[in-house]
Amino acid sequence: MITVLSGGTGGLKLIQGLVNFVEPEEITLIVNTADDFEWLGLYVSPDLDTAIYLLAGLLDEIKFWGVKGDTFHFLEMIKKYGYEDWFSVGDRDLATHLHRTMLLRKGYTLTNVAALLCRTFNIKVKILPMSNEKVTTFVKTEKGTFHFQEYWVKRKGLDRVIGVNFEGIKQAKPAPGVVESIKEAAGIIIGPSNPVTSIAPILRIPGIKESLESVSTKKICISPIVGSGPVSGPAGNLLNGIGVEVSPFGVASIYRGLIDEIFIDKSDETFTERISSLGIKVICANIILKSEEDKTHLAKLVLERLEANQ
Ligand code: FO1
Repeated sequence: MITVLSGGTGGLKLIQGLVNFVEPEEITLIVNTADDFEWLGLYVSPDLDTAIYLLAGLLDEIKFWGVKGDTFHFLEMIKKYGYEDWFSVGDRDLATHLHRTMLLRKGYTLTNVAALLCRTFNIKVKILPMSNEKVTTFVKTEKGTFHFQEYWVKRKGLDRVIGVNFEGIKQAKPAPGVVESIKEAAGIIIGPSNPVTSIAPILRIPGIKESLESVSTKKICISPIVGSGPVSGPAGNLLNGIGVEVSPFGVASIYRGLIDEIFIDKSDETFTERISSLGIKVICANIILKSEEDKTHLAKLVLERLEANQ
């Protein structure tokens, strides 16, 4: 079994490649839920939904969130009543949020809801939320402290970041199956997801990083940074904000002691020596995942490295 830690973009693109080589039943995806938030009274879990829509073949892969071909009649109407419309929930997407919210109110957990959604769409990859407890990312900026979605979507990630806080993380527990999937994995992948707001919340849940450290299974990360910028999303500003160099070296330094190998872009070969000095083996490859071929090629290389003895 292969276990992948992921946020809502890079890690999921790698999964698209992995399913060409590994039976979906043999893949477990541990998903960040610290971006979750309440929107008009509904529980929205963006990264879980992106994973589910992707594997259901429903994802708008241009935006890499929401349902492809969705309409926005609900949003247009609710705006007339004076509600904010900065978070673009489409009509079909709305059904998922309503469904999840109703199930949570009945006492279901995020894990239960993810499993039900997977059953609905015949998804065989095991999709696990990182935790069933509420953990929320707040981004501290020069203009104030904002929920991650407010920082990124409403304010377009433009404010200078000073710090990041994961509210509720100390009390949170790994969701059922998370620690088991780490302990039983034949290989562990940290996807090319944002290390600050996608992977860090997963690792900081008491018990998850410790279980990763306790297994001798090979752990490989794919850098979400190429050169001095993120492949997508706010990773650059966020790394800067927590005082980490925005480079593949900066990413490697965050995972020092945790990972065995890191994939960096072939254009970043010059970082090899610095990263190697952290005790991390460097593999240079094309890590910009645009086409199906890119995803398939990288997935193949990562699987080869997971199987390699050194
Ligand atoms: N991202 C945006 O940039 N703008 C949006 O209006 C937006 C709406 C949205 C609705 C549902 C959903 O599941 C995700 C949505 N996202 C939107 C993506 C999301 O904000 C983030 O990209 C993830 O949380 C980061 O992984």
